[in-house]
Amino acid sequence: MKKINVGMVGYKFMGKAHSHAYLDMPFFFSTEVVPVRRALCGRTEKAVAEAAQKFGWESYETSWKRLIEREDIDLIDITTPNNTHKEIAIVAAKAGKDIICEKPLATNLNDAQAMLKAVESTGVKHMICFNYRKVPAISLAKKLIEEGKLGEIYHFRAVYLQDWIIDPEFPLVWRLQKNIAGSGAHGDLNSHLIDLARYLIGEFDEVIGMDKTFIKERPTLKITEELTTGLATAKAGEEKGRVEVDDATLFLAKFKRGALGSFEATRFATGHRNGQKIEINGSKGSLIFEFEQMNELKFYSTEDSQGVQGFRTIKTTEEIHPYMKVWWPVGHIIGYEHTFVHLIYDFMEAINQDKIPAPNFVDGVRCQEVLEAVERSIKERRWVSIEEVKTRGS
Ligand code: SOE
Repeated sequence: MKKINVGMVGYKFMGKAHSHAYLDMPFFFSTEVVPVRRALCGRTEKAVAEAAQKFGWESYETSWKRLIEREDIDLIDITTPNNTHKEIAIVAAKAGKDIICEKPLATNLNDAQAMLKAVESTGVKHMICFNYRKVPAISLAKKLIEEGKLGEIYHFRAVYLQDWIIDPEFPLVWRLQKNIAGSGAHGDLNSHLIDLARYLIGEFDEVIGMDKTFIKERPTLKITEELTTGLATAKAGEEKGRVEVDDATLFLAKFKRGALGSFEATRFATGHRNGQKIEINGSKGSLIFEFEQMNELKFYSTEDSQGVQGFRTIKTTEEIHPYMKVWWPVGHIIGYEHTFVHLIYDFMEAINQDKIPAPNFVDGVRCQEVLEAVERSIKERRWVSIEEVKTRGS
């Protein structure tokens, strides 16, 4: 058995999800390569020390540079806000550490490309946390599409609906600050949908979009330490600040293989907490996936006999379904945290086989190209091809 010593930067929402994944992965899966929670890193000593103890890390650091310098660290896990990914990843790659990084890869395409260059030139292994790829129902959807069960793909229809900032008094947390997050609902939520679309039906050709910031001013944060808090726990201060990111971004897409796509990411869909839904229509059938029922995949096939045709609901908890063999007996469902366990499992397997895992920084850059093409199309009020963004930079 080979041990991989992990050093993780960040310990809030994603830090918690990843810490849990390192704990649970070897508990359920049997792998030759096993992660060890060696050191957790954060700027505030008291808070990082407490998190390290709670999440089961052996030690802590208050400087990510020091963490990367440590000889007993093999893998750097980046769960900090988006604007910090680039510098940490490049320093880690130069130090020869493997890297796992939260999405979106960076706040813009240039930075994402620099990160990819760093990992490719140093030969370290790299992964990006597009965790929804690791939902068994999504893996099953991919298998059905690859087997031709849907025939030629005509439509990819996707929405990602949240409402956690619907209150105008909800403060300017880092996810609402352009210099930290890069964009709003677009980079945070459309990034997942773009990755799922690429994974399931292939590359984008061109896009056109629109966006909106409904609430243009919000209270600034009360406690600076809470800058890294993503969701609805942050406290409002007295002053107001401008919201410079999108509350919602919608776009249309044409895919290289001919399909048409529609995408909607919003934080203003009242009543929807984490409503991610995709529907794919092909010449021989359709699929529907809804994250809040993530143990199910709906499948319609034109090959079913007439009279009994209709969407069937496949419960993806059988041993035959991807990743499910190690979990619970059939019918005992899994949840959000399991997607991160699966990511870590895939990374450890890739290290064992000396391969680059998927999804990786190439997928991060491809996603960033689409994000940026949509942004340009909004600014210039026209269709923008992905090729144009790639070749012209931004
Ligand atoms: C917040 O909008 C968030 O946590 C995203 O950052 C995640 O990537 C998504 O999975 C759920 O919502």
